Amino acid sequence: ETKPVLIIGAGVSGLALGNFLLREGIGCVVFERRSREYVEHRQRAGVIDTRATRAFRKRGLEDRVGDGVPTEPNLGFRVDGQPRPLGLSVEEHREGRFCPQQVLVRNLISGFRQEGGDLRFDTEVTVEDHENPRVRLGDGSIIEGDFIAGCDGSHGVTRAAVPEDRITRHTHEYGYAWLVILAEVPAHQQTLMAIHRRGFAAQFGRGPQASRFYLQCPLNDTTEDWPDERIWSELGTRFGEPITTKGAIVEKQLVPLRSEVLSPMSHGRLHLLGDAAHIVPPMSAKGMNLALYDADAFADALVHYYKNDDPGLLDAYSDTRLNDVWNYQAFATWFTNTVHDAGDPGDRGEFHHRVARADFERLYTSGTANRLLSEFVAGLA
Ligand code: FAS
Repeated sequence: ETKPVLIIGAGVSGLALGNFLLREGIGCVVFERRSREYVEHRQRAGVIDTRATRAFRKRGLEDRVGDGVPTEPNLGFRVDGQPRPLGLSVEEHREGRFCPQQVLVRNLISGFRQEGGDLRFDTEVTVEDHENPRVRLGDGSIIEGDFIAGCDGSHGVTRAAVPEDRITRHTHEYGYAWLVILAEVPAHQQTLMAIHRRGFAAQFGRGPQASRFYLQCPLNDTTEDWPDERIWSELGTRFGEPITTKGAIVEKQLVPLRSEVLSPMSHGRLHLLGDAAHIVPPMSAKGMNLALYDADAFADALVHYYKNDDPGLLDAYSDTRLNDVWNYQAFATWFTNTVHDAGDPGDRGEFHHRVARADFERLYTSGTANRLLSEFVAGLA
C-alpha cells in the first residue's frame, strides 16, 4: 500500500513539489518548521525564468506564477557610470516572470491548501530513517512514507541525515561579499547592474514599492561599516547618477558569495532538492530557479514510478540533476567573476580585469556569445 511522499521544507522547492504531486494525484505531506506568516514574508529571489515557468504551465499550474510581469529581453548594465543596456537574443526569454519569491510562495501555499494539500506549519521534523523513510515530529510521533524529499534549504536536517562518508561537498568562495539591502525604493527598470572600478552594484525591483540593492564589498566588512548615507552615496557613484528617492532601508546583511554542490543528491529513498543540495550566488538569479528545476524533475520521476511501476527516472535523478547543476554552476561562476573582475578585480589584479572586460564586451559584439548568455538567463542552456 502506498505511503505519502514526505516533503521536508515549505520553501520554493518543497511547495512546488507538493503542488506538482497533488496535481498528479500522488499523496504527500509538507512539513515546515516556521509559521505561515514567516515564510510568506521572507523576501529573496525575484525572477522565475522561462524554463521554471514552463514547469508550472505543463501541469496547468501557471496561475501559481500569478500575474508576474514578463521579463524584459535586456539587462540594464552601466559600465564606468555610462548606460550600456544589453539586449538578450533569445525570444523565449519573454516567458520568464518578475515575481518576488514570497509572492510565488504565497500562491503555492494557497493553491496547495485549496486543493486539499496536507501542509503543516510550525512543525520541525528530523529524519528517523532514509532507507525505510520515516520522519520524527517534535512530539515524538513518527510518520512513515514512500520517499523523503529534502527541501529544507542549506541549513536543514536532511543533508545531515546522510552519513558523512557517503556525501561529497564541493565548495567555492568568490573572495568578496555583497552588502544585500532591501529598501522601500521603487525600481524604474527591471534590472540595473553597474560594473565599476570601485566594485559591482545592482538594483532589482521587488514588487512595486521595493528594491533589492547589492554592493560588492570586502569579505571582512560588517553592516556597521555601511551606514545608510554611505550606501546611497556609493550606489550613486557606481551607477553614475545620484539616488534620488532614499526610501527606508528595511534589511541589511552581508552575504559572502559562494557556490556549493553536494553529491550525490539521492541516498536510499531520500532525495535532496534546491538549496539542500546546491548554492549559487544571487548574481546568477538561479537559486530559486534551480530549486524549481529539481522539483520539476523529481515530480516527473515520481509520476513515472507510480504510474509505470518503473524506478528508472528516480535512479537517474541525482546524475541527471547534477549534470544540470554543474552546467549552471559554470554559468554562475563565469557571470559572477566577469561582472566583478571587469570592475574591481581586487587581488586578482589587472590581467583578470582586462580579460573580464573583454569577456563582457564580447556579449555586445558576438551574437554567439550573446545567445549563450541569453539561453542561460532563460534557463534553456
Ligand atoms: P528554502 O531555504 O527557500 O526553504 C527551505 C525551508 O525548509 C525553509 O522554509 C525552512 O524553514 C524549512 N526547514 C528547514 N529545516 C526544516 C526542518 N527540520 N523541518 C521542517 N522544515 C524545515 N536566488 C535567486 O535566484 N535570486 C536572488 O536574487 C536570490 N537572492 C537571495 C537573497 C538572500 C538574502 C538569500 C538568503 C537567498 C537568495 N536567493 C536568491 C536564493 C534563494 O532564493 C534560494 O535559492 C531558494 O530559497 C531555495 O529554495 P529551497 O531550496 O526551497 O530552500
